Amino acid sequence: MKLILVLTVTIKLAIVSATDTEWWKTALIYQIYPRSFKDSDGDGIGDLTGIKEKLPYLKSTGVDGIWLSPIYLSPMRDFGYDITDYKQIAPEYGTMKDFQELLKEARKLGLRVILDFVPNHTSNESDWFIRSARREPGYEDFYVWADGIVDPERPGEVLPPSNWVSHFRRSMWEYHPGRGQYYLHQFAIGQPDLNYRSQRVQAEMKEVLRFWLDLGVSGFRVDAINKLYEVDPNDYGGVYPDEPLSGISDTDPDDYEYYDHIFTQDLAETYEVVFDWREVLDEYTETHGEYKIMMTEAYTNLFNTILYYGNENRDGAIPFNFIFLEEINKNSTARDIKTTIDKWMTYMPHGRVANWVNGNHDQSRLASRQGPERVDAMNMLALMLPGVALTYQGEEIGMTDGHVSWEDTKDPQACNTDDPINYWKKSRDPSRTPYHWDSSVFAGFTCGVEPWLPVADNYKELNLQVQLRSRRSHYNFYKDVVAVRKTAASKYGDLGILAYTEDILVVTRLLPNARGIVGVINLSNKPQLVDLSSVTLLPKYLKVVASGVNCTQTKGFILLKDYIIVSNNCALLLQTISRCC
Ligand SMILES: *[C@@H]1O[C@H](CO)[C@@H](O)[C@H](O)[C@H]1NC(C)=O
Ligand SMILES: *[C@@H]1O[C@H](CO)[C@@H](O)[C@H](O)[C@H]1NC(C)=O
Ligand SMILES: *[C@@H]1O[C@H](CO)[C@@H](O)[C@H](O)[C@H]1NC(C)=O
Ligand SMILES: CC(=O)N[C@H]1CO[C@H](CO)[C@@H](O)[C@@H]1O
Ligand SMILES: CC(=O)N[C@H]1CO[C@H](CO)[C@@H](O)[C@@H]1O
Ligand SMILES: [Ca+2]
Ligand SMILES: [Ca+2]
Repeated sequence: MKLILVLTVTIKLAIVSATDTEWWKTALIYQIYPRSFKDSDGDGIGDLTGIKEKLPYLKSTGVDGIWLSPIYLSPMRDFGYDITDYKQIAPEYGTMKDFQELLKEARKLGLRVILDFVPNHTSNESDWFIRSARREPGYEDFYVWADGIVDPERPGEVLPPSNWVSHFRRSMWEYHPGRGQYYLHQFAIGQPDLNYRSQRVQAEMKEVLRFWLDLGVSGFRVDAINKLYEVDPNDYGGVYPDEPLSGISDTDPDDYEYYDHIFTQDLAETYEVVFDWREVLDEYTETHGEYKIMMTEAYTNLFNTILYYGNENRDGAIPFNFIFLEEINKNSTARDIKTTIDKWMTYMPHGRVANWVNGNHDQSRLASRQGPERVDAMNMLALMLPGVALTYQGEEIGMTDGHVSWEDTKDPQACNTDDPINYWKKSRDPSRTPYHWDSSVFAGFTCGVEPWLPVADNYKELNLQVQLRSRRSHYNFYKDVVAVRKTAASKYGDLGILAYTEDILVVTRLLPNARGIVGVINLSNKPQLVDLSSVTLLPKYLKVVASGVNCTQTKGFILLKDYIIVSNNCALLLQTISRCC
């Protein structure tokens, strides 16, 4: 009896001391767009069982966690970002049992599962919205409702409460005849905004977090966080104030860019909600033996972005680093890239965790945005800079945007243009085409019917299977860099960035005793000689540990620090060695 007691105590202690509070600080997180990753049942739509089948691939790549774009019940007007029920799985993606099996399998492999949390809006088919529209007690103010205003020119006619325009074009207000009022929607008409000035909404959303945490997820990526609040009409004499014009040409009054959104984003109340959610996640650290990660998505200026990290009093989230994604383009020089990296490291509060985003399902793919010749360089940077690295599915093989005709277009942001010529400027479908697994029909994405979006034309040459088989490929380079990412130098090494010329960028991560790694990137289309004598801490000999598709050196090559030849568009990862041979 006594012995058993002692044993129990020991085990408990072991569990507590095994709490992993560090994993997230250097995690490689792989974003899966479930609809386009892998279809397991041949209906042309990716699903949870398809993801489960591919977990061993992600494990062997060296990924630490997967973030799944929304998998919840939804009419899919915005492909899952319009949620009918936060606690149910969309039938086309699978069942709750499928999700639990995915979680179990992931845990077995040591992969963490992170879910998308979409707090700003639900679907208009959600039970909450239907009740709110009926003014059911308790639900009246779940959404942002307002009376129309009388048209001064045509008495008797009613106009929307303000001139606000949605992300997906036209008024942010939609009249609901049942309730006789307008509701607010920052995105599609089918995505009514929740009202965060309701304490019940706040409480319900915390319950949503707890529901999935209880099932064992490792955290959340929070969608469109800076749209949470709009100004309170009580502060403006009881009316919603019009937003001023942005002055951006090449837009029209129905376009989101036409206005300067000073009343509908980045409001101060937003941050407190994020800090409250952080506290909910922290309740689980001890009991679940791991820190739960929270990352936020906000396209806003650097000043507002950084505020999500938290302050002296309250912990926040990891705000996605969109300057890395947006400021670096195919024309960026080594000096430009250094400036962008430095900017994040400089403005990030001391002691917080950086992150590097190269793509997502809203952006043109890396190989299309920056050119295929920069794929290795940008992947290496995201993977060797300090903090969290994010990879959108397909970036590890350098997938390019697919061509999606007007007839095949599904994205509401493109469909709402009603413009068969210029729709592509707004379309996010090209970066959502199915993953290229192999050279078989439909790129191995499905063994059934035509996929929901067409497979990109170049899948026969550009796919995972081809890259696994070739000695030099984006994938093999990526995997080599990820392997180095697990070393102490990559996790803890001091960061040094040297814009050697306009074309040559050198990144070092050095530990005491001159152990460490060095990334050398040639952005130009001519070979160059790099002399790193000026980096005095760097020892004389360096070994090639990862060599991009356009490099001449093979893995294992020993180089002298003062004589490094970098071929055109080459990205090389080197490791210090104490002596030659
Ligand atoms: C939801 O909005 C869509 C327009 O996006 C509309 O067609 C549909 O009837 C609405 N459904 C409900 C239940 O209000
Ligand atoms: C890159 O430079 C070219 C030539 O100056 C210009 O036409 C193009 O718009 C630039 N691209 C980007 C993404 O800035
Ligand atoms: C990088 O490649 C460009 C173009 O091929 C070449 O001009 C330059 O010399 C190379 N730089 C290095 C350091 O090899
Ligand atoms: C990158 C990302 O998740 N973008 C989403 C932002 O939110 C809107 C509305 O929920 C979605 O349409 C985007 O896909
Ligand atoms: C060493 C190597 O692979 N060099 C190639 C780099 O890319 C150019 C085209 O961009 C090829 O012509 C080189 O052969
Ligand atoms: Ca399917
Ligand atoms: Ca909102």
